[in-house]
Amino acid sequence: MTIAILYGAPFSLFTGRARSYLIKAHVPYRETMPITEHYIKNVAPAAGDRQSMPTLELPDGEIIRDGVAIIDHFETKTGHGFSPGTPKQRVINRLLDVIGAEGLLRPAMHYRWNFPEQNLEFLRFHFQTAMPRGPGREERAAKAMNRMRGAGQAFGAEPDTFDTIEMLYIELLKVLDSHFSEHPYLLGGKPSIADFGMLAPLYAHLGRDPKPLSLMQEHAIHVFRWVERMNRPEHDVGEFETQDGEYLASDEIPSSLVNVLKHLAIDFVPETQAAAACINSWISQQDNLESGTECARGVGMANFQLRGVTINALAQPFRFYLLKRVQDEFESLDKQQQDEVTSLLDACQMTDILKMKLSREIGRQNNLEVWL
Ligand SMILES: N[C@@H](CCC(=O)N[C@@H](CS)C(=O)NCC(=O)O)C(=O)O
Repeated sequence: MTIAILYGAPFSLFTGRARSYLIKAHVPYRETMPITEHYIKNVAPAAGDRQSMPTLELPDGEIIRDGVAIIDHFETKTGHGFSPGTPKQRVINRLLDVIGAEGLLRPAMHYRWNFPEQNLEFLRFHFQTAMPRGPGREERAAKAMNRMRGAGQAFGAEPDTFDTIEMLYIELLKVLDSHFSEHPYLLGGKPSIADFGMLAPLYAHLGRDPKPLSLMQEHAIHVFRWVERMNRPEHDVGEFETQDGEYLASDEIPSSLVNVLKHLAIDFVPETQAAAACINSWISQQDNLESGTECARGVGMANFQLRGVTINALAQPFRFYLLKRVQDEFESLDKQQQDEVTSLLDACQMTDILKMKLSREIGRQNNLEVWL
C-alpha cells in the first residue's frame, strides 16, 4: 500500500472535515466505506475497537481514529500548516473548530432528519451503502437511520424547537454569506483548522442533503461556493480580486467574521455553560472514574434557554476536549495579547467560554478519548 486509506462515507459529518484537510494538505489518499474485511479484522481493533468514521490507515500501517487526531497528526508532522500564527487568529481558529464540529450538530441533524419528503430516499441510499453487503443490508441501514434520528432528538431538535433552530440557521447562513462574499476562507485567503471544523456540519448534512442544500443555494451562494472550495485541492478563488493564498495580514479578524461569531454565541455560549455544569456534576458523582476510562459521547442532558425556548441537549465531553485548545491558546499569550483577544471576544459575546472548564481533563489513549 502506498497511499493512506480514509475509512468514511460521503454523508458523514466528521468524514467531511478530515477529507477536506487531506485534500487541502495534498495528502494522497483513497476513501472507502468501513465495511471491508480488512477494516473489520485489522483496522477497527487498532482503532480502540470502535467502528467510527473517519479512521485513517497510513501507508506504514498506523491507524488513526477520529478526525481531530487525523488533523493533529498532519499538523504536527508538517509544522502546523493550517494554523495561523498571530494571537487573535490563533484563538478564533480553535474557537471556530469547536463550534463547527460540536456546536452545530442541532441544525445539521434537524435539516437531515426532519424533512423526510425531500431527504428520505437520499438518506436510505447512503445508509445502505455503509452497511456490509448481503442479506439484511436494508434492515441494518434502517436501524442505523433510526439511531441517528434519535441522536438528532438528543441534540435538542424536537418539534417545539424546530422554529428556533431554523430561524437561527437562516440567520447564520446570512452572516456567513456576507463573510464569504468578501473572503474565500474564514481567516482570509487560505483555509485553517476553523474552516475544517465549520465544514463538518456545512458539508455532509447542510451542504449536501437535498433540503438544506436547496436552502444554501437559495439563501447563501457564497457559502455554497466555500463548501465547494473546501473540497478542492487548489484555493479555488476565481471570483476574488485578492488571490494571495494568505491569512489576513496584521492579525485581522474582519467585522464580517465578528458578526458570524456574535451570531454563533447565541447558541454556543448557553449550551456550553449548561453542558459544563451537567458534566461537572456527573464527574462529582463518580466514585471511581479511573484515569484511562473511555469518555462516553454524552453523560447527561443539559437544559438551557434559546430565544425563549427550552433546549434539552446531550452534554458531550468532547466539546470540552476541543474547547480546552481555545483556552490553552489564550493562556499561552502574553498579557497585552490576552487583552486584545479579550476585547475581541467581548465584541463577539464569547468571553465566558474562556472560563467554561471540566473538573477532569480529557486525553487520548489507544485511539480513544479517555478521562485523565
Ligand atoms: N470526534 C469524532 C467523531 C466521529 C464520529 O462520531 N463519527 C460517527 C459517524 S459521523 C461514528 O462513526 N460514530 C460511531 C462511533 O463513534 O463509535 C471526529 O471528529 O471524527
